[in-house]
Amino acid sequence: NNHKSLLLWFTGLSGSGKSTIANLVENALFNDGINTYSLDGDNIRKGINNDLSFSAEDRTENIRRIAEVANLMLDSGLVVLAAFVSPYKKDRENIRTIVKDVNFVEIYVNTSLEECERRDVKGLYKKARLGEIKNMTGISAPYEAPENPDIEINTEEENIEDSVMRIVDFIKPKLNL
Ligand code: GGZ
Repeated sequence: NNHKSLLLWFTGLSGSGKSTIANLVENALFNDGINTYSLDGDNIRKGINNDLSFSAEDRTENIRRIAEVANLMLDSGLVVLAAFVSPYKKDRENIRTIVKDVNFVEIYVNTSLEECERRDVKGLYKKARLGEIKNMTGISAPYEAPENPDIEINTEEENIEDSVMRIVDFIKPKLNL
């Protein structure tokens, strides 16, 4: 398959479902013979970015380095899926500058803070409420929602299979599929 490279960027609160949806989209692309690579907090913040905190400055640097790494992968022809809170509008705009004219798809996983906090998969929201962790997005640090995302997913209203299908349908023409 002679597809183009593509960057799928998932933004949303911690626990919004970014990685879960990205993984399902990746599975669907695999089944169509597309070569992909997924970047997320688990493989980035534990490795290349393990020197960075959750201060505004360090988040900016986190996103900048991820965009540069993604850009190298895009050069090699991969479809890159990136799932990061990426709460600042200017940082997300900078991604577009870094990857230049490569197809960039911004996917806003819009799950309410109330729902993310109810899920609290990692117990981070509880800790943030207790003041045990600082700079928690949604609690003690801002989340600047995208105003014009390419795709918006509302995990509280749409089932996940439909969300994944919507994303795959949106990107298929971009991949000549
Ligand atoms: C937000 C935090 C924080 C704070 C730890 N604020 O649900 P998770 O656990 O797996 O995803 C979150 C992840 C966010 O890292 P990112 O690299 O995506 O953030 S950013 O794009 O803003 O740089 C969460 C965990 O790390 N986590 N502390 N204070 N999320």
